[in-house]
Amino acid sequence: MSDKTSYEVTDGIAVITIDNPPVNAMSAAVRKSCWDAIDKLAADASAGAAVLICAGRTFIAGADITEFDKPVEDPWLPDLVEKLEASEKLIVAAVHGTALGGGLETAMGCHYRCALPGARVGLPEVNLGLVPGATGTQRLPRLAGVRKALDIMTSGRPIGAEEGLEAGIIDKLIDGDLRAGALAYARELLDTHAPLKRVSQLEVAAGGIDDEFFSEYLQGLSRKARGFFAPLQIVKCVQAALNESYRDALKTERRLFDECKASSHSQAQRHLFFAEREVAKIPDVPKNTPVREINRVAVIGAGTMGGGIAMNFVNAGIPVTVLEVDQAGLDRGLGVIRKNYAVAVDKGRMTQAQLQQAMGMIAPTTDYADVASADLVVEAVFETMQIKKHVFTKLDEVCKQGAILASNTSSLDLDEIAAVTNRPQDVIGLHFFAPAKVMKLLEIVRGEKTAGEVIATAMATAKKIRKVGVLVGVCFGFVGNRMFFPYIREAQLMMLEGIPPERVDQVVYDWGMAMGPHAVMDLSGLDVFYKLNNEWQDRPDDPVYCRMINVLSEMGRLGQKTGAGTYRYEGRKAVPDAEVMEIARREAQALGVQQIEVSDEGIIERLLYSMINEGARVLEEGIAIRPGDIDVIFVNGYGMPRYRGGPMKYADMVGLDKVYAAINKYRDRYGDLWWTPAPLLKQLAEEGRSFREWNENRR
Ligand code: T1G
Repeated sequence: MSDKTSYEVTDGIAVITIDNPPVNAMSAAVRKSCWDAIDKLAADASAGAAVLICAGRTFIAGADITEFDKPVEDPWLPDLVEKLEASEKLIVAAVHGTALGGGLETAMGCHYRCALPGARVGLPEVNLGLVPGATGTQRLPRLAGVRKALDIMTSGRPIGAEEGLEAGIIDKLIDGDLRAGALAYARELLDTHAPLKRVSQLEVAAGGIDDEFFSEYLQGLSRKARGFFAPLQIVKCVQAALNESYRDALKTERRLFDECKASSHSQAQRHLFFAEREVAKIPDVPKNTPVREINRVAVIGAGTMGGGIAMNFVNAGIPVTVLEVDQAGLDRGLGVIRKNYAVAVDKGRMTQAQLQQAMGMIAPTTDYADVASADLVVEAVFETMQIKKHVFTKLDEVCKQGAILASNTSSLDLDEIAAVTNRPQDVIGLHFFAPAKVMKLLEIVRGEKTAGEVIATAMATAKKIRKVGVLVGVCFGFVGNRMFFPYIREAQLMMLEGIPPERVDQVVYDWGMAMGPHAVMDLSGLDVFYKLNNEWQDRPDDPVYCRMINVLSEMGRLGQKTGAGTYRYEGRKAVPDAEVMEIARREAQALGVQQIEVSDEGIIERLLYSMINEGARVLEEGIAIRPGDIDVIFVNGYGMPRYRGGPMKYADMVGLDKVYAAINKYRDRYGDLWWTPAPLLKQLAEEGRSFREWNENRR
C-alpha cells in the first residue's frame, strides 16, 4: 500500500485506513491506493470482509478541491465508488468527523455505514457551485428518499449521525472506539450472513413524488437560492434518479456536474471557499502567535449595535458586562436583547430556559469600575470621534493591563482613538455589521501600533463567535464601506440623471445583490450616509456628490424608520415616490446635471466598476491584504451573491481590460474626479493580468 492507504487484517477482517491530512481529501493518490486496497481485499483469502476507515480528525471530507482545475487522473472517484460496491466481500464504512461530498459518496459505495454519534454527513458540493459528481445524486435518494436527499444536497448542510441513522444513510451508531466498533459490526454482519447491500440496486421511493412536488420544490429554491445554477441541476439529477435507469441517470449526473464545474458560478464559489480560509493567514502575524484568553467581555453602549454585539458573545458562551450611561438606556438595551431572544423562543430556535440562561450571562451596569476585569472591551457608542475618545480615556483608566480595547467604529480613524490611551498596542477595531447578531462579517481593524498578539486574539475570537473575521487597515471606511461609497455615489448620481431608483435597484437585484443601493440606504437610514459623508474629512469638493441624500435627510425623509426616504413605505413595502424624482429633477437642473438614458449593463458597470476601482486602490495601499479578502468582505457583509465571487473575482472574470476600458469611458464622460483609473488596475489591464495573478506573484 502507499502512505495514503494502509491495509491490515484483524481476525479475518481487513482494515483499509486512509491517511491524507488534514481532512483525508480524496486526491488522486488516495484514489489510486484505495483502488489497490480493494483489489488486495478481493485476492486476500484471509479477509472475509473489510472496514474502510480514516486516520486523523475526520473521515473523507470530499474530493480534493485543489485538483479541480487540473486534468482528472485515474481512477475517477465515481469509478472507485462503483468498485467498492461491486466488491464480492462486504465492506463497512466507519465514519468519524465529517463524511462530506465525495467522502459520503465513497461511504455510500460501501455495503454498510457505521458512525460515531458526533459524526456529520453531507453533500455540500452546492456550496462550490457543483452537483455531487461521484454518484451521490443517485445513491442518496435511494437511501434517504427524494425529499431528504434534495434538502441535503440543495442546502449543502451536513446532518448529524443520529439524523443520518433515522434517514437510512447510516446503518449503525458506534459507542466508544470506532475501529473496534466497526470491526465488531463487520464481524456481526458476516456471522449473520448479511447481504451485500448495493445501494445502486435499491429502488427510489417515489411515493407522493410527482411533477407538482418538483415544481413546488423549484419554487422554494427560487426564493432560498435565487440566481444559483447548481441547485437547479441537483433537482434534475434527482428527477433522473426517478425517471431513468441507474446507468443513464449517472450519465445525466456526469453531464450536469461538468456543466456546473465549467460555470462561472462554480469558479466564483470555489474561489470563495479558499479565500475564506486564506483570510486567517496574516503575513506578519505567524500562526503560532500567542492568543490572549477571552473569558469575560464588556460592551460599552447598549444600543442596537451594542446589544447585538453582546448577544454574539453570550451565544458563544462568554459572559458579558453591558455598560450604558444611565439606567434608562440600560433598561432599554437589555429589553431589546430579551425581546430578540424571545423571538428565537417563539420560533422554536431556543427554549425559555435557554433564554433565561442567556440573560443571566449579561451583567448590566452604569459604572465603569465593573468593566475593569474584562479581557476584551468592545465600544459601541455613537459614531463621533469626541464620544469615542471620551470612552477610551475612561477605559484606559479602569481596565486591567492586557485587556484588549476594541472600537466598533465603522469608519473613524482608529489610530486617533488609540492615541488617547497609554496602551495603543492593545487597541483594535472590531467593526460588526448590522444586524450584529446576524451578519457574518467582522472587519478587524489593525491600528498602526496594534500588537500582533491582539490581532491574533481578535481573529481567534471572530471564529469563536462564528464571524468571518477579515483584517483591514485604517482609512476612512476601512475596506467595505470605502468601496461601498462609490457604489452609492453612482446610484445617487443616476437618480439626478433621471434614472428611477426602483429601476437601479431592480437591475442590481437581478444581478444578484440581496438589495439594491437605494433600498439599502433606506434600511440603514439616509442620515447615516449623510453623517458619513460629512465625517469624510478629505472628501473631494463636488456639489453633486450624493446630493439627494442631503436633500432628503434635511427634509426628514430618512428611510424606513421615518416611513419615507428615497421610497415611500406602506408598512415595510417600498413604494416609488414621484415626489422624490421631481425633487431630483429640480436639483439636477440647479446643478446642471444632464438627463440621460442608461442601459442595464451601464447601471452594473457604473456601480460595480467604481467599487472595483476603489478596491484596486485599497490593495495598492495595503488596506486589504489580498483581493480574496475584499471578496470575502462583500459576500459576508454586503449581500453580494457567492456565485459572483465578490467584486475582485468578478472583475477577473469580466477581464480587467474590459473593466479598465469602461472606467476610461466614464472618465471621458464625467472627468477625473471620480473616474481616474487606479494605477494597479491600469497596470494589470495593460499587462493582461488578473488580480489573482498579481496576488500570486507577490508571494
Ligand atoms: N479538498 C482540499 N482541501 C480541503 C478540502 C477539500 N475537500 N476541505 C478542506 N480542505 C483544506 C482547507 O483548504 C484547509 O487548508 C484545510 O483543509 C483545513 O480545512 C466528487 C466534487 C472538512 C468541515 O466541500 O467543509 O467532493 O487552509 O480550515 O474548519 O461529489 O474543510 O489549512 O491550507 O476548513 O476543520 C466536497 C469542504 C468537495 C468539504 C473541516 N467537500 N471542507 O473544516 O478545517 S467537492 C466539501 C470543509 C466533492 C464530489 C465533489 C471543511 C471541513 P489550509 P478547514 P475545518
